[in-house]
Amino acid sequence: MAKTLNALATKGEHGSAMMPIIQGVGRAGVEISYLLRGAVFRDALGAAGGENVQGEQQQKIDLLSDEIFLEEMRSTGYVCAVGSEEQADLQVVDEYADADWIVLVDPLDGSSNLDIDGPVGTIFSIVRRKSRGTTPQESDCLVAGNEVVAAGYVLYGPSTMLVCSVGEGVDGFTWNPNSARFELSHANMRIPASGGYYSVNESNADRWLGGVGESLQRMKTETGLGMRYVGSMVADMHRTLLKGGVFLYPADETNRTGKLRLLYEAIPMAFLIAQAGGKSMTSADTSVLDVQPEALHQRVPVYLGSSSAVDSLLG
Ligand code: AHM
Ligand code: MG
Repeated sequence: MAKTLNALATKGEHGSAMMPIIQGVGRAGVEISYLLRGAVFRDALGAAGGENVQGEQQQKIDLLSDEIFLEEMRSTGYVCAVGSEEQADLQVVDEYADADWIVLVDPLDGSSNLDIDGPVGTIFSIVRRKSRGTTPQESDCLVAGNEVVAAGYVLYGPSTMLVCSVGEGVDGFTWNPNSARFELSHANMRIPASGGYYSVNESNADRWLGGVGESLQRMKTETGLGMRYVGSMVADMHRTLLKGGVFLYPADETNRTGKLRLLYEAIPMAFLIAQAGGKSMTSADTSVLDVQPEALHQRVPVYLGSSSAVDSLLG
């Protein structure tokens, strides 16, 4: 009998408390995967006409995915609020405003890839709210990565996968349409210590700040790594986790503090990479997991991957 998401219930300090929420993430993932498959027929692709809080064009499907995710979190009964890349403010779940858990989410990361039927993903993390009993505030979810309780992503590729950690290793589950379950397909994922690929938008190299261009050249010579870049963080991180190497998005002249969001993208991926035995840095001497968040939509540079490749890059 295949193991399902329930296998996480016996893991980590809070595995069983996380189960209803992770099951909710799984339901949202399945709904979003169906939405993606039918999107072209439902006129759900293309711009929604608005911008998110970061001034980026929102696609209709970003907003639909955001709604689906929020509703699934509401239905768990254990989530007091959801912070989303698509929403300027924290979304309070009024019926359960005294619940313990806050979920942070990028509901549909890499959605610019949908024009070419490329892979996209949902990225999430779960934190315990800082205050108790009152209506949760933004300050409740400004929790550093080393206090995250669970994190993961759903990858919408040729198959739909949910990769997750509750603080005791990383496990990958693949949606089996025949059994209508996520089944454990990649138990105890470990990032290879060496080999793999480097993954970066190298067209920005001339604009990178802090000498990253020279560091990358040195790392390429030292490690001999080849390059792969989808431009969809979940796909790029999934490859990095399975094959090794390093994914980076440095600060540049346009994105002076980096492009990727600390709470919705950097921390969840850093948590997974650390749990898989890799390294998750925001600079040569600071782990992403040690950055104290100051705002919901804060951005940071990221260098995530095999220790050897990250050390070679930042050393
Ligand atoms: P999004 O949240 O607006 O989709 O942006 C995040 C995406 C990531 O998936 C990806 O790693 C990055 O943007 C790619 O950026 P670029 O196109 O600048 O290389
Ligand atoms: Mg994103």
